[in-house]
Formats: sequence, C-alpha cells, structure tokens
Amino acid sequence: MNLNAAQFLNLDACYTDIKTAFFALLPIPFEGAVSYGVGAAHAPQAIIEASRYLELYDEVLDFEPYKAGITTFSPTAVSANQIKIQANCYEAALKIMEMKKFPIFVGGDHSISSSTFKAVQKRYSQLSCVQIDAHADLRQEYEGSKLSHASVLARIRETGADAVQIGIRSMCMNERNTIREKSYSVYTMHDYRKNPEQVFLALQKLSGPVYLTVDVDAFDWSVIPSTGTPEPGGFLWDEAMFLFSHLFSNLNIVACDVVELSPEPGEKNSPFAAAKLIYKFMAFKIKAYCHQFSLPLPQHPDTEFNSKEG
Ligand SMILES: [Mn+2]
Repeated sequence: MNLNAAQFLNLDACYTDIKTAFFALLPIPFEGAVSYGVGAAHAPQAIIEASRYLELYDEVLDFEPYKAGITTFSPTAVSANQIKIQANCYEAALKIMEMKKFPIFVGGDHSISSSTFKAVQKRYSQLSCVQIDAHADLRQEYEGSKLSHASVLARIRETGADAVQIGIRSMCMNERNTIREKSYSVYTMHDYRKNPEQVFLALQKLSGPVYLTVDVDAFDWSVIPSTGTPEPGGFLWDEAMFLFSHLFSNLNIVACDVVELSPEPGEKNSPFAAAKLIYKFMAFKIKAYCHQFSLPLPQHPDTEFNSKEG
C-alpha cells in the first residue's frame, strides 16, 4: 500500500513511517450508497487538508498524540461497482490489520463500514461494534440494495457481532420492530440524555475488542452541518467528547471509522471538526493504551512504546 502525498496533520516523515507508526489512516472516497445529499467522496481529502491547521498538542489530555506515529495511506480504489468497492475496502483493511496498526477508516459513506468491520473481525473473532449515529441503519435493504448506508448495522449485526447504538433520532417502524423483537441495544439521543447510565451499563457488557463507527450526522448541526442525511438535535462537541473519553477508557477499542461528512464549498467548520474528532480518538486511544501497559506517553514513534502488541 502506498503512502498518501498529503499526510494527516502534515507531519514530518519520521512520524509517518509505516514501520513505527501506531495509527494507520485509510481514506475511502466512496459515496455510491448514499440516499440524499452527495459529496461524501470528497470527505477524506477535505479532512486531511483541514488537519494541517490542527494544533498537535492536546490541551485537555496534556500531551502530543502524533508522537505515537500516524501513517496516511493512499485512498482505496473506488468504482461504481459496489461489490467491488466493498472487496477493495475489505482487502485494504485486512492489510492494515496484518501490519498490526490501529486503523482509522475515513469515509466516504457509511456503507464501507460493513467491509472494514469484517476485516477487523477476521483478526478479532469476538469483535463488537459501537455505533454513534443519528440513524439506526437497520433496514434489511434500502432502495433495492443490501449494501446501502441505511443497512450497515443490519450487515454488521448479521455477522453475529454484538452492538450498541447511541444517539439515534431517526428510524422507520420496521427498524423499531426489529429492535424490540431482537432486544437490540439501541439508544436514542433522547434515551442517552435522559439516562446515560443505562447506556454505560450496556457498554460494560461488551467485554472484548470493539470497533467504533461514527457517522458525523450524530453531531449537532452547530458542530458539523455538512453531512448527507442531516437530523436535528445531535451531540454537542463537549457532550460527544465526554462519551468518547468514556468509550476509549472503558472498552478495548481496536479500530474506528468516521463517515458521512459531505464537505460543502466555503464551509470549513465541518472538515475541521471531523479532523479534530479523528485526532481526539488518537489521543484517547494512546492515553488508554499507555495506562493499560503502564507505558509513558510517547515522545517519538521509534521507542519502547510501539514495541507492544495492541
Ligand atoms: Mn447516519
């Protein structure tokens, strides 16, 4: 796999070396499965471009997460053929897992997550999923496609994986019935705000490795307005950071994705917020990892820090 010309955060080469980097970022510029707004194909490039303007120091966690090393790969090849693109995503994700990197998949529309999830699941057979999203995405199929972004959690759940879905504020009656019949852990935004403890209890039951999938439409429009299928009433920034900090501290998150940003010309806030979100995931992961293995926070990727198996 080739490195991307533009690297996330525009880091110096010693921090993007694939041999020593802790994180591997894979752009997946695919939007063949969206239903409403288009533009998700441009998201990875917009996010990487915006990331140049992020501060490298995390003022809350008080360290520089990039020192763990971050490699940004060239985008996955996309085509109009959805089966082919899913296969490409799967193969690329599998390669990253074989390299023993922590993958961050950057969509693209949400349909890509079923393939990247399955690739991570190949390494971790007990893999669970936590989805942060405005939509339940539990339709068996949508507009004639089982690979629609509106079906992605149906595809992930049918692998037998356990899942907790949080922030939902849009679903159809069939999805509602499926959730009740199968006792799925699905928490609406209303549920979460009313009683976050019940959500944390459900999360506690996910004892093994976890794949975190984040649709940016989970956020409030004041944070990320540019997304394909917007819903009002989402997470405010600090509210989301509280939840993500909890997830990374309490679960063994082994991979994540950020999907469904649809950059609009002249609207810079959304790509910047998405870039900062990805960097926050890295910060939370490194902090949890150093705590788990009693390691000092990283100073350089070429140290004891990266010799441990994640
Ligand atoms: Mn969504």
